[in-house]
This record gives sequence, structure tokens and C-alpha cells, in this order.
Amino acid sequence: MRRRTFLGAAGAAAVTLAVSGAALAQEAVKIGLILPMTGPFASTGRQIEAAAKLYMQQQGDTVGGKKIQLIVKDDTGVADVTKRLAQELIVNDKIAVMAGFGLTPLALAPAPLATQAKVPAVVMAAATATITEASPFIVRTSFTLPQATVPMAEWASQNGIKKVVTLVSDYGPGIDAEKAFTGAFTAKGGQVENLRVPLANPDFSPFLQKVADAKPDALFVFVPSGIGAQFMKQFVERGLDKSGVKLIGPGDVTDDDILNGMGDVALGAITTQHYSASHDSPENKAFVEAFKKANPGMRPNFMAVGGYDGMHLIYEGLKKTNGQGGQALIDAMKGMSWTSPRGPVSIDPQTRDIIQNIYVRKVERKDGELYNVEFATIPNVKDPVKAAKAN
Ligand code: VNL
Repeated sequence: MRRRTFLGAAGAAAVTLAVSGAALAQEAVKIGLILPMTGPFASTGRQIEAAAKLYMQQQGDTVGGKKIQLIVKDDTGVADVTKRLAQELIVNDKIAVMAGFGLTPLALAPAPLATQAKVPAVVMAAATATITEASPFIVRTSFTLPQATVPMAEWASQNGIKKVVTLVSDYGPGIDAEKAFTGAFTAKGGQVENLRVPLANPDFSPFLQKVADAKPDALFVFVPSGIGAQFMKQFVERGLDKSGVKLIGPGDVTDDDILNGMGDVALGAITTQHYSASHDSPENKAFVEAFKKANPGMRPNFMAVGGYDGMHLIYEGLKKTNGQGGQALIDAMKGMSWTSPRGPVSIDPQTRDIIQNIYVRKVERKDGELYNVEFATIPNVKDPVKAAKAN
């Protein structure tokens, strides 16, 4: 009798524990953050993870009375892995929202899962224009290459540049950048020659030889975040830094994360983009200071701000839905506007892309560090590819 009673009591206690455990697990709102934490694009994963964690550290881990749990997964930069991780997070962890997505192929692979499971996917990095069209559950806090690039073509044509060679990584965002630049620059009477370099293990030297032979006024470059230093090294080795060919492009090549290590070769490069660590606003000063404090030795780049704003969008969306995910959450995110460290932003309710200022910047030395110093602003820029389709 006693023995049975004892067992019964212990059994009851175990059941109680299991139930409260399940209740807790149900109450936690889970965010699956899928990033390349290892491999050639690990810098993007590192920047976004650091920024997402900073946001949670600043804002707390409770939203609308619900506990927020961040689950970080490393897809190693391989699209099949991103897809498998997304599947596991949806089925096993019952995430309310997924986020991250370091490169275009990594954002496209899980898009059908977002649609099927009705799980919003916040793209914090990948920047090919078409990504948001792959699922009605995708929303983006990074940028699109055409959005960043068209202002570059306009600046070039207004500043005496007549002949340009474009050199881009041969995949989605590079092709977007090439097309956006070529279209806008030739429309103003400019002359363009296009070169594409493989994304994986790029050797720029044969292409840079072609650039040296073509003697353009400017070389327009797109390489993804983290690759700019390799490019700059070969640019110097080919003597192009002394050739008078001006370096221009979207801001990925002079990424704030690695710009300091590039040295004087980067000085004077003109780029257009949505974020610079030296953006002059109180919001950005606070962001950069807190980011550096939490991550000694690191400086936030445009990937970090995509992660930070992505978390803001998730938090504010969850506040509106009282912690509910699904269709309610994606709907809550549409049209949201706020002041980001990059400046004023909003989510275009039609396209789920971010509307933001694009800044024209020049690499300068400031307080012993290299920065992309902003000197002109094009306000409230939409993705021009989708804007053209809508007209
Ligand atoms: C992409 C676009 C990736 C821009 C990047 O860095 C970037 C992409 C990793 O869409 O794949 O700077």
C-alpha cells in the first residue's frame, strides 16, 4: 500500500512537472534565427547574431506578456541546410517566426515552407529584388541591390563619369546590381561594359586585367559582404589603385566590418547604401556604442542593422498580435514604420520590402579609422524593380 502511495505521489508530481513544462513551452514565442555562422560568409552571421542579441538585451525577452526565445542555427551557407533547419524549427520547435537568411539562395530555399506553414520569414541580409515575391510570408529589413544601385548610376552620370566597367559576383544580387546600374547609367548616355566573377573562391585578377586594358573612368563593383578585402588586395596587386580608375558601387564592397583592414587603397571609394557606422544621428551613435561594448573588437555593418531592425519588426509585430504568429503577424508588420540607426524606415505594405534613405558616401579616415562618410541623401527609396512593375 505504502509503496503504491509513494509511487502514486511521485507519479503525480512528475505529471504536474510535465504539464507545467509543456505550458511554459507553449507560452514561449520562439524565433528561429538561421544564419551562416561558419564558412565563407560567417561574418554576416556573426554581425546579425550580435545585433539580434543586443536588441533583446536592450528590450528584454518578454513581449506582450510572453517570453521570447531566440534559437540560433548555423546553415554553414548551404541552401539545403537552411531548408532542413527551417523545416525542423517549424515542425519540432513550433517557431512563430523565422529570420536571418544571409544570402539569396539561403532565403529562397525555405520560402515554400514559409508559405505552407504560414510562418513569417524576416530576411535580414539577402538582397536580390525578387526574394519577397517567393512567398507572401517573407518580409525584408535589409535592402535590395537595385534600391542601393540606381542612386550610384545617377551620381556617376552627374559627376563626369562616362565610361564604366561593372564587375559583379555572378548570382542574384550581382546580376541585379549589374542590370540596375547599366540600365540607369546608359539611360543618361553613359557607356558600360559588364564582367561577372564566380561567387565561390573568386579570383579577381583576370577580370582586373580586363579593367586595366579597358581604361574606364570608373570600376563599379558588387561583391557580397565579407569579400571586399580580397577584392581590394587584388585591385592593388594589379596596380589599379594608381591607374586613376575610380572605384564605385553599392556599399557591400566597403563593408564597415572589414573596411578598416583594407588600408589606404579604399580611400576615396564612392558607394551608395542604406547604412554606415558613421551615420550621424543619436539613434546610430547609441547603436554603434552599445554594439561595440557588447562585442569588443567588432564594428556594426549593414548586416547588423538589418538584424537589429528585423528584431524590432518582430517585437513590434508580436506586440500588436499579443504574441500570435502566422498571418496575423505578417499583416501586423506591413506598413510598420520606425526610426532605425540607419534613419527613417517603413515596410512597404504592397511588397513587404523596406523603404529607406540611400546615402552617397566616400571612404575617409576619421579619428584614425576608415569610414563610409555620408555626404548626400536620397530619401525614402523603394525597390525600383517592384516600383516599375506596379506602374
Ligand atoms: C547578398 C547581397 C549577400 C548582398 C550579401 O552578403 C550582400 C545576397 C553576404 O543576397 O546573397 O552583401
